[in-house]
Amino acid sequence: MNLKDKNVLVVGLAKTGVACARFLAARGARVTATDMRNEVALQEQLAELSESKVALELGRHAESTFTASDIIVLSPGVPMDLPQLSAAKNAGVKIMSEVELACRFIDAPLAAITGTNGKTTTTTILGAILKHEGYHTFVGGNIGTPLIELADSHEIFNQVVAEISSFQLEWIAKFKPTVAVLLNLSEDHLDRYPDYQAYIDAKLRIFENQTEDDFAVVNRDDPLVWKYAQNIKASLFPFSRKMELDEGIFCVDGVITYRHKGREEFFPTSAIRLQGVHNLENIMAAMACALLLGCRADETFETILCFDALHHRMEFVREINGVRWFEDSKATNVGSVEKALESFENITLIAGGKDKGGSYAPLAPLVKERVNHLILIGEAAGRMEQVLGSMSDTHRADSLENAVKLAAEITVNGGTVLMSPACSSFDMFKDYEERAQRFISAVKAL
Ligand code: UMA
Ligand code: ADP
Repeated sequence: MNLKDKNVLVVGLAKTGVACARFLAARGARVTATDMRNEVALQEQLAELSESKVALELGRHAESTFTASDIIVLSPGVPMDLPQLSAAKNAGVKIMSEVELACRFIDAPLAAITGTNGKTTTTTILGAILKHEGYHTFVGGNIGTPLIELADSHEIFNQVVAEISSFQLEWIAKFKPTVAVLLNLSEDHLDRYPDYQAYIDAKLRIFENQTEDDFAVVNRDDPLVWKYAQNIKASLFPFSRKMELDEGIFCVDGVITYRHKGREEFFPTSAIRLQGVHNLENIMAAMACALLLGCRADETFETILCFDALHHRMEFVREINGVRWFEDSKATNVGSVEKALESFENITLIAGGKDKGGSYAPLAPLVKERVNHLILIGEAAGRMEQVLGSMSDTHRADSLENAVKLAAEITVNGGTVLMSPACSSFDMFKDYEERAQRFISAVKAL
């Protein structure tokens, strides 16, 4: 892709925008970067751009700047329905997401992982396996390092593992992973999409450009995933923790079996440290990718055996007076909270935060069965109370610290206090990490 002297507009100037602007300027493009935030708010980002020749349009997005560009590169946080984008599209401007730009400059095999939940865990496991196998591996994407940084690094990587969100798939054209993973589908990001189907359609685009020489690793146990998998052109490689498969990877009676074109490998699960049925799914998906990409079975499993839970995903904090406290701040949707509730009994659940517009009803049976006390915080508390309030003893708290204090008072010996919010954190915190740290501090202070 020739960028020399092209007028390229970078929209959004946070992590992705800065990385794109630097890359594009280094390739000889005439770059303009625009962001709705102003210079004061963007001080840090502007400092990172000080060495690059980039024109700025801050505090606004002028339609004329969009329509006058040859190419527009979007950050994931920019919604598809921005009016300036439809004007640019009508004017014939090429619009692409950052991962689309990046893939034009990646030669190594690309493993791309999506799904409503488990992306970061699976991406991290696969990256660790490939590195342990000796490959120079780039791990990036939605996990925090924009994929374009790979293209900008001038390093030769043998393998690329990318966590991919629905947002990043909205404006792809040629993005084509060698192995693409769809872990699961449940409602999320309904504050961004008109409906659930639009979110699903965006996710499914991960398979759009694959051919039968590529692989689609899909969850056989998720009815929606399996339904949509039937239309995929790539070779299907399912994973299941419920049934034996002729081709694929599955776990039955505590043994993971990998079965591919007559080859079979067996892995006992008893010594795996990573707990939870959902993590077994993540492990199988990562192993499938690694083995399909040519990793050795014994080396692959060595990495699995050493792998521990990532922070803020059902992490144990401490035990006080016979009550165990768990922090699951990364559970920002209903699907992830379901898995957390399935993992414990006698639960005091602290939930709520910024509402993403989905339904909380799928949680009702589990709340009824396993939650003794429900403590709600944040903007979503009212909507959650309407649906879940009658399922258990329900309270409201005006801060996370007060929710922790209340949980300590009402949870009896043998119980579990779990903060698993089902919402994003932005109503009360900078991000989910700050929410996690505040919870941990409050629990440690008890
Ligand atoms: N902005 C505009 N105009 C708009 C919208 C936003 O100018 O119409 C500006 C904002 O003012 C801000 C910038 O765009 O300055 C933000 O861009 P961004 O949200 O894309 O932020 P980045 O820092 O580039 O982070 C993005 C991903 N963010 C989102 O998807 C919202 C990060 O995922 C990702 O790690 C990073 O790129 C590197 O690839 C975060 C995320 O929350 C962690 N992802 C969602 C999730 O996991 O649920 C999908
Ligand atoms: P993502 O990157 O997709 O947000 P993470 O690995 O960061 O996924 O996990 C986010 C939340 O989802 C955590 O609460 C975690 O316990 C839960 N989770 C992880 N894997 C799965 C899975 N396969 N199915 C459902 N929930 C999961």
